Amino acid sequence: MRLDVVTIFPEYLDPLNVSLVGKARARGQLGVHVHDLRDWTYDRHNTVDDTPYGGGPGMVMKTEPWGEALDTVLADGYEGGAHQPALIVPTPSGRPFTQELAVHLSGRPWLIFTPARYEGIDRRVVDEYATRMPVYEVSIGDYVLAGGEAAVLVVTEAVARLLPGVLGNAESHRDDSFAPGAMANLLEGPVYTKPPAWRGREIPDVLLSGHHGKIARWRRDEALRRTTEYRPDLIERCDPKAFDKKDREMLSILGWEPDPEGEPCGRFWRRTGGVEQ
Ligand code: JBH
Repeated sequence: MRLDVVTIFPEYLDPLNVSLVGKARARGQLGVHVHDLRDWTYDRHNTVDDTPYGGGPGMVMKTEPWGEALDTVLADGYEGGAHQPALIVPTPSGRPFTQELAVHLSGRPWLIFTPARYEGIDRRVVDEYATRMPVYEVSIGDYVLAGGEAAVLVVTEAVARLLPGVLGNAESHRDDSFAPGAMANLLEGPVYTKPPAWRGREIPDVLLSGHHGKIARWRRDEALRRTTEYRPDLIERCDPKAFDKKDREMLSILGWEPDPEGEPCGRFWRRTGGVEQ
């Protein structure tokens, strides 16, 4: 896979040299090319932004530097043997970045990222390249960042670890929370390792029992407990067929009720008193 990133802060992408992405790169499984958008400016101040048409606060990134940068990156990539580019535009107004999208993108041979600062990029840039390649506008969550560079790091790590041979163990991401097709997408419960007692704290007895069935059941109950606390939406959206008899017992203890009136799909729901701390 080839990755290109065009940014006004190339140093911000230095983490792509370390850890999992850096190692995949060193092994030649990933080609990463970071470009400085200001290389395609020709005025004394290397201007990449201008005031928005229609007024309003902030600045908008100009068409010309992006157009020249992307034309060059595309030409160089094709010349280097890359093919089927896709443009990834990190933006708070994009579609949510999910594990499902990470899996999809990991199947593409060439990703070009355009992280923006200021109020975003002139719309015509995206519209222009959308005529030549698939464009994915993605948001990494409902919070405000100063720019898209951190989002590029998030997306590249999520995608790179899915490439064949990158994780080392092909089985490792099969039971990830959020892996598409998992029986139910639950958060993982707590994990423990040696020593068996630390500062007076012991580990749950069941984990030392050697009883694999009981251990699996305990883990599942803890996953249901944790998901109820932090991500009740994941349980609400679960197909009820994903829950066995023991799951249903635990869900009932946690305050969930099956098959509410007026809910024909038969999902679980729960009475709740608004924001809980
Ligand atoms: C900015 O503010 C952000 N929230 C979520 N995703 C983003 C992606 C790119 C830029 C954001």
